[in-house]
Amino acid sequence: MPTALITGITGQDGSYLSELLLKKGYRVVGVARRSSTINTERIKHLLDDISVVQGDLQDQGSLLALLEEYKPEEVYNLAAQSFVPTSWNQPALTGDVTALGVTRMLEAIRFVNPKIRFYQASSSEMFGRVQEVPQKESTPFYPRSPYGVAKMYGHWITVNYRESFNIFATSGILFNHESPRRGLEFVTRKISDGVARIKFGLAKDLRLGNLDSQRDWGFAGDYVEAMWLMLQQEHADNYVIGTGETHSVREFCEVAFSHVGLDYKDYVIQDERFYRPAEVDLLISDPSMARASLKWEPAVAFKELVIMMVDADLERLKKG
Ligand code: NDP
Ligand code: GDR
Repeated sequence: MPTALITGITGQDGSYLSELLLKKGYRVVGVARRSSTINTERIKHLLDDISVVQGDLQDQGSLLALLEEYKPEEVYNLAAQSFVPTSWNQPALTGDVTALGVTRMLEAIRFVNPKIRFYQASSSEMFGRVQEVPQKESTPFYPRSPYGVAKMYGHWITVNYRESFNIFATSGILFNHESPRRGLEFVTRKISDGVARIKFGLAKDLRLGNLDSQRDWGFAGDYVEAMWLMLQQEHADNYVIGTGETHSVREFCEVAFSHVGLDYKDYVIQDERFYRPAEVDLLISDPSMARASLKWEPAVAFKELVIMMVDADLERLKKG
């Protein structure tokens, strides 16, 4: 039975990737940092089947010890300070975790077992002020936030450990992917939760920032399959993963509100608090390489995704 070690196990992608790897017969070891309250909500249904162990990307020793103890064949580095607005408030912490954390994990791999296959969760935020439309593996980067800058470091250090030490180090450049398990502060989940609250009379309006920014949104459950496929290839590489479609925040609102028979214009208020110092206006992927070499295709389309998220929040609030 192969062993996979996943950092960021308590996050959105950690939960979907664990489900996938368990189905494929892996032993799953998930790394979580210590917290004073329980934050295993997204993996509570998996806790009998996976091992959750303590470790932190800010602590080199903890990563070395985990690789020594659990001897994984594959490491998926999903942990990060992943919220773009927070990266302006805590830029140094974002750099330490999201950028240098990657080096710490790669160093642990180099010292403990350089044969480990490594996946780095890179991001379309590296394209930032886009230099080409759509964006593919060769598109030059122009990050627009401390988060984007940190991810760019993580990407390049991954490429460098591949080229310098012959480590199987792959960088998945994933465009936005969402689900009912998405954090409540990200715009898609903020909208689906807001719609459900308004529908049940628990809120009067929904305050958002820039409604015109456009994203290539897919379903997280589809994207973790691409991560696994990347580590099953003969060689490590960089892969863009997305749907190849883009939609505005406004369109997301339209579909989400109309699903419950409401008009978003009656409820959405634009609030300056949610604008960013620098915006990424338009992201759209060209996932041709993943389609050709990984044979990967996303299964869930935009409208289905919005409806899935709104329905899940309606259900959750009904139960609550
Ligand atoms: P989440 O924000 O849901 O999860 C992030 C995870 O990282 C959490 O488990 C968090 O733990 C953990 N973490 C944060 N800091 C540390 C640390 N110092 N040491 C160890 N663990 C830490 O992110 P997603 O699941 O959405 O994304 C997974 C990865 O993919 C991230 O790296 C993200 O930047 C990247 N990405 C995401 C995309 C998306 O659209 N979702 C697109 C492209 C890239 P805790 O629960 O304790 O906070
Ligand atoms: P993003 O996701 O920054 O793309 O990063 P987010 O959902 O936060 O923002 C998407 C776009 O929506 C606009 N927006 C708002 N965003 C939030 N969060 N809250 C609002 O009220 C709001 N109103 C409008 C934003 O300005 C932005 O243009 C996500 C994260 O998962 C990263 O970790 C990941 O790398 C990238 O996706 C790909």
